[in-house]
Amino acid sequence: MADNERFYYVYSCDLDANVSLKIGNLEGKREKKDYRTLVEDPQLRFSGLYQSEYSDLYVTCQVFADGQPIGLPTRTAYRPFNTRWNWNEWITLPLRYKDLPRSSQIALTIWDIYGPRKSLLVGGTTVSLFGKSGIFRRGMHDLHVWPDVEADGCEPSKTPGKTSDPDDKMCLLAKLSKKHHKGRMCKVDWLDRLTFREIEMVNEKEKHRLDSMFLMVEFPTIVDDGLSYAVVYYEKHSDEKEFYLNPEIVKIHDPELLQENLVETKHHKLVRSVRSGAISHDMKPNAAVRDQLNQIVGYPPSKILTSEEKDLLWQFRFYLSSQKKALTKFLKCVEWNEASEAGQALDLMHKWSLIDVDDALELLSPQFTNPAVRIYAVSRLREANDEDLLLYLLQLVQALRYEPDVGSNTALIQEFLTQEDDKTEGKPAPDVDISDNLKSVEEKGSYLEAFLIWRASRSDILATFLYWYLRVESSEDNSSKAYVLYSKIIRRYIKFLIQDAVPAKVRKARILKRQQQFNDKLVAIMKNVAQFSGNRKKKIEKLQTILDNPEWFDIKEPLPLPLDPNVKITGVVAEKTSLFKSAMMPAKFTFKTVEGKEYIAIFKNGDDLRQDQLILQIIRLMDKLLMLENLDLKLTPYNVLATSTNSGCVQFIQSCAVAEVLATDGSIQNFFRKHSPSEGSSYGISPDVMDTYVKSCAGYCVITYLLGVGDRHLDNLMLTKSGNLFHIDFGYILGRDPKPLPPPMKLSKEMVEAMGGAQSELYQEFRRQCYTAFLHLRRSANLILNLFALMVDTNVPDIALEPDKTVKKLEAKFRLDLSDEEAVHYLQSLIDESVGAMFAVVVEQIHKFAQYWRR
Ligand code: 1TT
Repeated sequence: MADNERFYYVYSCDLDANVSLKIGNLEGKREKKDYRTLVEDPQLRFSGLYQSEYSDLYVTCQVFADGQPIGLPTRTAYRPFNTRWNWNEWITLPLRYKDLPRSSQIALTIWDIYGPRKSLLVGGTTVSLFGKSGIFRRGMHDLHVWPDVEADGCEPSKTPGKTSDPDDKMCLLAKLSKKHHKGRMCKVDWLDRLTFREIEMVNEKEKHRLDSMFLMVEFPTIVDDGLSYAVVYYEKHSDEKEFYLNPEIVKIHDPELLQENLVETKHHKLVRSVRSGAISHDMKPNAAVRDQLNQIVGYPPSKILTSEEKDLLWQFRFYLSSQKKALTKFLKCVEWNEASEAGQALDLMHKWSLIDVDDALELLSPQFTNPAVRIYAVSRLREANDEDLLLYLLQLVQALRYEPDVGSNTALIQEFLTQEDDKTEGKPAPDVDISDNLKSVEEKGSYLEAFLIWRASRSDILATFLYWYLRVESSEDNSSKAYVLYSKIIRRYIKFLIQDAVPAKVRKARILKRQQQFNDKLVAIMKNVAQFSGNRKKKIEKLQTILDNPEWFDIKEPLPLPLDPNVKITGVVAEKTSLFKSAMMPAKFTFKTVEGKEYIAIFKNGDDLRQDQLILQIIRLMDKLLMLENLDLKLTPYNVLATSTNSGCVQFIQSCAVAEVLATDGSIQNFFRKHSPSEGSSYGISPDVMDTYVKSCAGYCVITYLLGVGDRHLDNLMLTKSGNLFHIDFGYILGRDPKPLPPPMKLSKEMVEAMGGAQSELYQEFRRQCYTAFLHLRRSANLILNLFALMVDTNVPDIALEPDKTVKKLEAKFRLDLSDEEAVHYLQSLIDESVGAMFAVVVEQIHKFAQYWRR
């Protein structure tokens, strides 16, 4: 059974919590009273009925069982309304779930206040708390409000909130939505989005048509440890013992679980008995079991194994130990609290067929807490060369959070890097003062930390990135865990580089120190310029004067640029410096390199670049993965480096926004023809440029689809003269978007037109490149998922939003449930869907995706 189809529940009699429900809003029109009533009670004129359209209503709640009220009545707090009656108030009822009889109903009555002690009945509605199947209601419900009557708690109620009229479209749709929600209906992401929007519209229309009032209420979801539980009606029998799942949050009583548990414990002991180890040594699975094992081994990393699957893995562990891919699955089936089992598992782990670096990353995720397992994972990382290690470094630095705690967490020693520049600069000797200072740091770091520091001490590139990835985390709030952990690691890192006075290592420490000073200097200069009064032009002049003055800014010896340490800069070209118009006033710096070339970078102060940094790192990784398959999709993985939580820099690529291209040249093709004309070639454009264009379109289409990149418009879509299309600005990822109904494929009309339209040969080529890329990336899905699993606790806004869903969101995009052939069709249908939408001008309103690219 798929994980999302699993039904988790808690018995009502075991839930000590009070029942709560949210009174949402009241919709529909109130009917005015006839003239006579008004004459009888002239004060009525002051009620909401005759005054403003939205008077101050309140709702009373009373629970009934078998026609009798139980518990005390409750009501909403006073709230003034202006544009609609929306209380949006969670009301806690003076009743606990465990006290609710099966027949409980809640009666909700709406009142209007029109004078001292005078309340006017608006209407009432009653709804049972446990549905037909005995499950406590969940989610939102639109309840029909019976005008001018108080809600009653009779059996059956005369004021039922739920009508069972078979012609009731809303009722039918609600039932179907429920079925969909429960996973009993096939989910088609894009279609579902359209459908739900349509359902909302039908509901709106129906509500108007019925000319009645509806009260929207919401019942809570019981969530514990990321799983949501249904509350099932159950009365406890006196002889049953209580079984605690998580005593702090929800008490789960499950006699079945308890019974099963006894059997299971016994079963567990039998299946996993250490003595049976010798017997099961040469146990070979039959064909059916082999298929099953292969299937389990092939599961994506985020899949939670059932206890049957775990038992099977354990049973055939010796057979599986020759398959490297099976180790991570085997380690998931181990009951680490059973000392002898854990011991046996670790023995076997060391004898297991050696695993790949990709899979070792999985073992560093937070779910693997056994120190020996993590040490083993790090030992496998040794296999990675510097280039591969760099690809995963961002995540490995994040994984340091999950390493078992070693040492105390006090004593923050004076920051090495903030010290005044010393006199040893330029000399190979180490800085004695500092190393003395750091000798007092006695704490030991984790094994992963030691490994990363060791590798960094052997490569300038790794040294730079390790430093900055640690540095941004240590720039978090002084009181945060990240600050405490990462500042310590930085100190141990620097100490390791300088302690033995090994020239190559000391040189690295000096580079890091100079990089930090260089960065601090630029940030200080930018702050100074931002405060300088004057317009942008004046500010740019000021900036250029500062940079031109060696008293203020000087690079004494070639400095490996933090953004790209392969580039060694010797100075800045002051007259080419400028500021962007945007609010934070990012600056564009042109640096001179040792080769006499120029390197342009944007420095930003006031923004957290970690999300863009992650996305560009993943694009770079995907580019490398595709290259390994001989697929060069002409991507532009520009460098992004966050240097603190609110500053960073970005490599500048000479390019033009598509919006600008269209404004100046009219079309993408005109732009290409202007810069790379070629007579006799199709469209009069150099075929190389067209080839680059089509490939880069395909690459970015698939990548932005997988990463759920949102907020796409023609201003953040860039184009180079040689045909490379690329995306910038990744403020919205993993499906988030400021606009409603984002299409899954971010493909604009202009992009397709530049290929020669949806009928052209190049468009066919584009589709082929798309699915080829998709198939290749699907094969590396586990690596990408493992990397994201290590990012869940980082301060990347769109991950922090729903950390526990991050990996699942990404996994869903890969459609690992489909075969390669099915995946090709699936991707093509997504592409055709968005292209179909943009060219179908006549029936535009049906194709909501077409709206997306409009301003
Ligand atoms: C990016 C990346 C980016 C603004 C913010 C959003 C900024 C690659 C990369 C500059 C461009 C460095 N440009 N951006 C863009 N910029 N590029 O995330 F940084 F200034 F705040 C540019 C190309 O190279 C920018 C354009 C117009 N205005 C500002 Cl086209």
